Amino acid sequence: MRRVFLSLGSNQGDRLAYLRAAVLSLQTSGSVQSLRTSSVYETAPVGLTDQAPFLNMVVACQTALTPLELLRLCQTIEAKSGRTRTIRWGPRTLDIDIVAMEGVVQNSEELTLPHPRAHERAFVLVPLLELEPNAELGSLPVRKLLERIGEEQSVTKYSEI
Ligand code: A4P
Ligand code: MG
Repeated sequence: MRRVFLSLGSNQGDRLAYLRAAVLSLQTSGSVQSLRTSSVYETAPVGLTDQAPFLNMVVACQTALTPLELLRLCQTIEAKSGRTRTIRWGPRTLDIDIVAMEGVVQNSEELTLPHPRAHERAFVLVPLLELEPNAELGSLPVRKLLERIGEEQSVTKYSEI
């Protein structure tokens, strides 16, 4: 079993409903255990900034799946939400990224771990810190990574899941 952090995001349609459905799908998949959820945060879009605000959250869990099996599970749940892949970084009903998997460092087009952009994204780091105050990413404390980013990315608590 490996500990895993997943980042969930939505900025289309009933955003909270998509996040709730995704958590339920993970819980009922039979493939992840000890699932814990952060609060839900409303966040300003990063990267492609001319799009609607996101709801983001982080899920911590344990799994015996391989990294690629976990990616496939995430993609199946995304597809169930009706997500179609059009513009990279563009609007989506549901995005599930693997932030990190305990003991796994790999770099391929299909799957890079830890996630190559998570360390510079407040919409990942703030909910991660809420779940795991001593979390590290790429051997740096998440608290330190957030200090580096400062206040420039807007992240506001929205609701519980
Ligand atoms: N992939 C590689 N590594 C991973 C990983 N660790 N986890 C590959 C998940 N997928 C990974 O992703 C593209 C490809 O990345 C996948 O086929 C997978 O094999 P995608 O989900 O199809 O497309 P995407 O999400 O548009 O691209 P990408 O690169 O994942 O985008 P990002 O970096 O996730 O950015 N702003 C706010 N506030 N909140 C957000 O949630 N999300 C994005 C998406 C941009 N701005 C945002 C948010
Ligand atoms: Mg993605």
